[in-house]
Amino acid sequence: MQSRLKGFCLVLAALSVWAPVFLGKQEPSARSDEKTDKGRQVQKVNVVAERFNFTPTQIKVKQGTLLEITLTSDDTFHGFRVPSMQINHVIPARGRGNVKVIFDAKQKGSFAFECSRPCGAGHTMMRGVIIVEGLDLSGPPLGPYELRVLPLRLAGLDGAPARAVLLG
Ligand SMILES: [Cu+2]
Repeated sequence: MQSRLKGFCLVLAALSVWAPVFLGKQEPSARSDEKTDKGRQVQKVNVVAERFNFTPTQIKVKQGTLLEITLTSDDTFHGFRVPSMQINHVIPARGRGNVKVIFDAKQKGSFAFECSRPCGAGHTMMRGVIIVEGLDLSGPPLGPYELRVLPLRLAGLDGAPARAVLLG
């Protein structure tokens, strides 16, 4: 009984993975981590916008870091809006440079982003999500665990990311 209880506690401190089938697009192709002079971790990611999607569609970042997103377009003007964070920028058309957006990942959760500039018939499908993870994996001790995968449903997306949990 007690070990079962311990197992459920470990669920909260488990690791997380993403189902590889999620929209067919995975982690950013180019990204790097560095620190600012104030000690904040900075994660950089390049995102390409084109009719009618963003690549990558999902961006994962650790809670507490500053996410620097460099946005370029592969065709026309697009927009990059994170409604819950009052972020909204124009992405210049191809060949006209890029725009950098800073997303402060201080709060964990899922933050949807979308194109904010009408760009054609599929404009409303231009969406993605920033996942801010707040997991600390240093807690669980070494030992045998059972791994389970739970589906997550995110509003507005047609993919199904998954969270893996360890039961001990
Ligand atoms: Cu658009």
